[in-house]
Amino acid sequence: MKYITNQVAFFLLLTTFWSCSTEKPQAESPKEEKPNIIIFYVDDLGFGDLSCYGATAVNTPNVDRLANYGIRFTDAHSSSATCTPSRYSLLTGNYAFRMKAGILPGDAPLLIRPGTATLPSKLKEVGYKTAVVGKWHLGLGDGEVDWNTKVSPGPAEIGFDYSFLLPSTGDRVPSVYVEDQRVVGLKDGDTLKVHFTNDARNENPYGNPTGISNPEMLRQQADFQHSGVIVNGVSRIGFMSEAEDAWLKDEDFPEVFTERAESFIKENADNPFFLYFSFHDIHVPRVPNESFVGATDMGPRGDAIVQMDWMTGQVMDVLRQNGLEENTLVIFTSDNGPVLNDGYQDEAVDRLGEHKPAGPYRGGKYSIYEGGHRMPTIVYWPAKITEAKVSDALWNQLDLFSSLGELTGFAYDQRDAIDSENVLSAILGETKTGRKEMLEEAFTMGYRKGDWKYIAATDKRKEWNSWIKEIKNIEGGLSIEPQLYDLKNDPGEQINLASKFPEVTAELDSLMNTVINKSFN
Ligand code: NG6
Ligand code: CA
Repeated sequence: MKYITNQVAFFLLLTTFWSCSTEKPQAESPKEEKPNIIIFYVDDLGFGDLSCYGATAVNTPNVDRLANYGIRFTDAHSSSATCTPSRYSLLTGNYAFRMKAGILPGDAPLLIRPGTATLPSKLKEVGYKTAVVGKWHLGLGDGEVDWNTKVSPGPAEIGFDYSFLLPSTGDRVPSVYVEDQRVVGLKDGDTLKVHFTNDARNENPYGNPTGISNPEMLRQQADFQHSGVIVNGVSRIGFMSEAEDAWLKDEDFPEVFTERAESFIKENADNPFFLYFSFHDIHVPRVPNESFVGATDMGPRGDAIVQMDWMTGQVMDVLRQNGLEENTLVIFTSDNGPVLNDGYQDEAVDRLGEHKPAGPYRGGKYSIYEGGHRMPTIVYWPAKITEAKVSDALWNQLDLFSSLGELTGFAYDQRDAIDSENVLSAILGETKTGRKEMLEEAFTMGYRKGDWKYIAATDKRKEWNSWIKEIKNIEGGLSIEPQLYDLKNDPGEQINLASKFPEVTAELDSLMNTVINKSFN
C-alpha cells in the first residue's frame, strides 16, 4: 500500500467489510502436506477490543472473518500480562518465571539462549521455513550491543530463518528496523549510538533533543520514562543519536511489516512455513498511518485497532492470492490485556466512551485478574475447521509448543517445555475440553481449576499496585489476602470467596506450588 487517502481508506474498509462478511474461504484442493502456520500476535489488545468479541465502537471485519469461519475462544490465555514474559512462553512452552523474565529494557541480551528448544527451531526440524516479522522484545546480542554490525545472537540462533524486527518496543530505543540482525538503512560511515535508560531525566550523553529538553517538538506529551530521544516527533524510552536515516517512522509500520510478510509467504509458497507476525499495534506510542486516522471516534488507540485489522486482512489476501489459505493454520491472539494510559497523552482515556477494552473482565495489562491475560483468540484453518464455533476450552499460549508438535510431528522432550500441554483437539475445535487446570502469572501467581480462580497473597510490589491503579486505572490484583473467585457466577472477580471456602483456597495454593516447583530441564 502506498499512502491512501481517508476517503479511499473508508471505501476500502466498507468493501472489505462487505466481502468479509459474505465471502467464504475458497475451497482449494486439500493438501496432505503439513499446514503453513501463522501466528498473528497483537500487542496489548484486550478481550473486548474486536467487533467479533462484542466491540461496537470499532469495526474489525478482517479479524471477524477469521472468527466467522473458525473457532473463537473465550477462555484462552497468554502466559502473562506483559509482553516479554508472554512472548518467551509462546516460543518456548515454559512460564517466564522460570527464567525470571520481566519486561526487558531496550538493550537487553537475547533472553532465549541459543540451543533452547523453541517453536521455530522444532518446526524447522520437520521441514518448515520460519520467520518473525514485527515486534521482538526478547533481547538481542549478549550485552553491550554494537548496532552497527551484525547483532548476535538473535532470532537466527533460536530457530528463525528470517527476521525483520522492531527490536524492542515502539516506545524503546533503538527506534530502527533490524533485518536478519542488521540495522536497516545504515550508510557507510554511519555510527548509530544507543544508550538505554528508563528515566529520561538522566543526562542524555548525546545532547540531542529529548522530550525533557524540547517538549515543544512533541506530537504527544509523555511521562518521564517516555521522554527520551525524539524520533518522528515522539519521545521514546532511552537515548539514541546519529544515523538518522535509519530511524523509523511509526506511520510506515503497516506497509513495512505487511510487505515483509508478503515476501516471506511468496518465497515459501511451495514449502511449509511458520510466520510469527508480531504487531506493534496497539502498543504505545499509537501513531497510526494517516489512512486510519479518524477511522474510529476513539482517537489513536481505536484507529490503531483498525490499522491492525487492515494488516491482518492484507496478509490473509496474500495467502488467498497464492492459493495458500486453505492449508494455513492461522492463530490470532494478543500478548496481554489492554491499557489506555501507558505513558503518552494520546486521548485513549478521554475518547474511550462506552468501549470496554477488557470486555466483562476485571483488570488489564499488568494484572493477574482475567483482563490481564484472557485473550481474544481465534483459530482458523479452512482445510480442517469447516464449521464456525465458539469454544470455552481453557488453554494457554504456551500449549502451542506441544500442540503444534503433535500436529506437525516434531519430537520434543517434555522436560524442555514442562509447562506446555497438548490441547490440539481443543485448539482445532474438535472438543471443548482443554486444560483442567492452569497457572497464571502476572507480578504474582494465580491458579485456575475449572471455574475456580485463586490469586496467591503477596506483600510485594504494593507501591506498584497502587501506582498502576492511580496512574493507569488498572487493578493489578495484588493483595496481602488470598483471593478466590467463582468465574462462572462472578466473571468480573468481585466477590472474594477465600474465607468462605478455605479448603478450596488451600487446595489451589498447593496445586499452584506443585507447578511452581516443577524442575526445569
Ligand atoms: C513499561 C512502560 C510501558 C510499556 C511497558 C511494556 C510504564 C510507565 N511504562 O515500563 O509504556 O512500554 O513497559 O509493555 O508502564 S509491553 O507490552 O511491551 O510489556
Ligand atoms: Ca504487550
